[in-house]
Amino acid sequence: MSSRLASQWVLITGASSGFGAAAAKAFAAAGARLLLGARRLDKLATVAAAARSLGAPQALYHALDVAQTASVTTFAEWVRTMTGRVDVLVNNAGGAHGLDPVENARDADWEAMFQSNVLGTLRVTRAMLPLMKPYPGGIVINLGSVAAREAYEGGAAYCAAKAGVLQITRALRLELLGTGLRVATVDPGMAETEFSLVRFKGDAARAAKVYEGVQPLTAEDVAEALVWVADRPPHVCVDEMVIKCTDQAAVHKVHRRPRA
Ligand code: NDP
Ligand code: 8X3
Repeated sequence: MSSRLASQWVLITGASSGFGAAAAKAFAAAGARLLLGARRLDKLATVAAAARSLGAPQALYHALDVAQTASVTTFAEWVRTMTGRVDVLVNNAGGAHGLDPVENARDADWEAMFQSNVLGTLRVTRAMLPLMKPYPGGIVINLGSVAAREAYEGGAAYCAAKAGVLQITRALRLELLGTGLRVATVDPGMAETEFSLVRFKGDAARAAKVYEGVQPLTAEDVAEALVWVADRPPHVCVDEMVIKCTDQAAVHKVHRRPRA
């Protein structure tokens, strides 16, 4: 068990699946206390129960839609009432919607990506900073992506949104200098979660093709990185971490094995 994270309050957005759910379990195993948010409450309840069984002294959850300021305000009020304190904030809620070239893309997809990835990160951070600043040594970790650093066809809006998250991380790092709070981004490459299922609007066959012949990152790989970043001593800030599977040298450069 990690002594630094034990009993710290770790808040994870988008904790109902993928990286967020795996991170809840990994922080639980380190003895942290959890505050979990997402829109799907049934899934949050399951994740919270698993976290408790893995060693989290407390695993609390509440509905959260980071795309709605009113929802973030209600969630922040709940956190204030329950704990009044956040040590680790993991801004993970987000994802991609569609893979259409700009010429054919839809406003609704663009808006969803900017609302969750960019504005959601800003809203939740603004709401939580008052609960973090009294406790130097805490950390804000944003889930970026390799898409923040490399463009690809059909990814214009998602890449722009994640590049936005990267610049939010960098600006916040400057703004919080001297507070003792740390700010980091963890930027994964391809990882098999619900990400592609959401991107392709439930088309499971199309989602599966993304990972065909590849050994992608797992949610647990990314969760382990998040715990490691949060668990560094208070004077150490891992500003930016890029993590890709061995089969992915660049967004476009992926080694795929032929089917057996
Ligand atoms: P998943 O689709 O499995 O998880 C996304 C999570 O975000 C879900 O828990 C979902 O919960 C939550 N979420 C989405 N929109 C909102 C919203 N408006 N309000 C609150 N919660 C929301 O995907 P991943 O775990 O892969 O993705 C997590 C993060 O990692 C995302 O930011 C994604 O962009 C990023 N990422 C993913 C990569 C990948 O290849 N998988 C690679 C690099 C980055 P619910 O629907 O219940 O609200
Ligand atoms: C997810 C990774 O390459 O699909 O952020 O954009 S990618």
